Amino acid sequence: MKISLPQDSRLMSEHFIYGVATASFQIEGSAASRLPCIWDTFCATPGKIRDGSNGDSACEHIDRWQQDVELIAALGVDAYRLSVSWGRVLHRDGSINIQGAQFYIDLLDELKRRNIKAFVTLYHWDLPQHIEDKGGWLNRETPYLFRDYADKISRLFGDRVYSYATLNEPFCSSYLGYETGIHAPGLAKKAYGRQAAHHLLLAHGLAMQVLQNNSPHSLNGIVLNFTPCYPQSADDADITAAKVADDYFNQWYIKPILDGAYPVLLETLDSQDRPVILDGDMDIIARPLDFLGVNFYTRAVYRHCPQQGFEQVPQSAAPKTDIGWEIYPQAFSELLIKLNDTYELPPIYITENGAAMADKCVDGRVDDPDRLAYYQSHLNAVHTAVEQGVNVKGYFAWSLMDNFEWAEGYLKRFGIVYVDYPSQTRTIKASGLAYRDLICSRRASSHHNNK
Ligand code: PNW
Repeated sequence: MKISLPQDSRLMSEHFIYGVATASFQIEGSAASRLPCIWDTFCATPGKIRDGSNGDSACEHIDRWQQDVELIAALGVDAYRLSVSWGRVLHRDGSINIQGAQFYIDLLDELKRRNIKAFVTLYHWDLPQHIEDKGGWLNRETPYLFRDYADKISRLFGDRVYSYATLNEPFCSSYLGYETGIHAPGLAKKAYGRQAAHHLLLAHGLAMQVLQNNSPHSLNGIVLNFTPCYPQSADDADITAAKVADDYFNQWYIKPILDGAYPVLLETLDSQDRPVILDGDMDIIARPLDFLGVNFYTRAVYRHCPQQGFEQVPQSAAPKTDIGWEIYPQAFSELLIKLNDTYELPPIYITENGAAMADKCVDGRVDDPDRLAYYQSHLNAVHTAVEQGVNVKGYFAWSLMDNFEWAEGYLKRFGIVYVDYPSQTRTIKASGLAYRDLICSRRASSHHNNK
């Protein structure tokens, strides 16, 4: 089985960037050589992680990074998206942890040597616990600590980095972490979620400013996740419900950045749930981006509900991945086209897309036709959006390898490379081989076209 796209697609040009993505807490392990973070604490809280696991060893990437770079190179990708663990590179007092920083410098140097572009995310959810102890993202000082961290790291990494993203998915950090509590730090209050979101966006804006100063030649931006919201029926009440949900979950995080304002929904929140927004905050948040990272996995369907205004409707008959997320690639094209119609967008990179599947390694092979089909249909969806004029410049598979899937622990596998945790053996899955072949066929064909 293979993944293929129309020969003349922009996705088949050698300038289109293909990559694989990971995040520090999910793969690194070596927890003892960094500061404790909110996910260490969360994992140690009974009942929070489905298999009771933690990130202490994960994929042992800190010890095996050279082998992992080999793997990345073997996949033939143009780029590798990784995140930096704040508590590995800075001490409690904010000074640089030379040993921790050196890990990333060595990794970035090796990527550069192999001509693999580094897409570095500064914050993929692993807030140092000592910062959480002072209120974390509810404390207005945290965005300023983040700015200082971004400043130190971007000076240190210099031109090794092709692209910096300030944050990964502030929706998850704020809504899942502070509003529902299913992610670290596990707080559950609407007012907390909204205030955390505002401080995360402020942190993004403050960091953008230092990144543009320290690293003006890298692509600097942010990574947002989108779960497009569809109405259950054509009834006005359901259409309104889906629109409100969309404003609450999706537009809340992009509109402040691109339009300098929250959705009008802000004004309908109970006053005690409204975040404190100081004069000048929206200008800081709305600094221009060099790129927008878009993460897409699934859609959600909503109907009107008298109490909360909207309620999600489970799609019981629909095809789903192993994590229970509906497979609905059409929403991916529609999302990109709608974003392009709604906003003045910077260039778009798909910074995550992928599927969890119940993989098994048999005789050294992992056959994952459902994941392969997911990549095929979602790359088709990106192609469709590009045909409609959306400026998508790259695509990253989530994930390079199976890893710690947050509240799901190690039970859900998103990798295009299989990880046998007891032996830490990596095996490229059939989907990974097909992804490699797609990338490679693109090069061959673009040479042909250039003649
Ligand atoms: C993203 N949701 O998480 C993250 O960026 C990755 O670290 C993660 O492994 C991957 O997607 C797969 O889950 C999300 O509930 C988690 O909408 C939850 C949601 C979205 C993204």
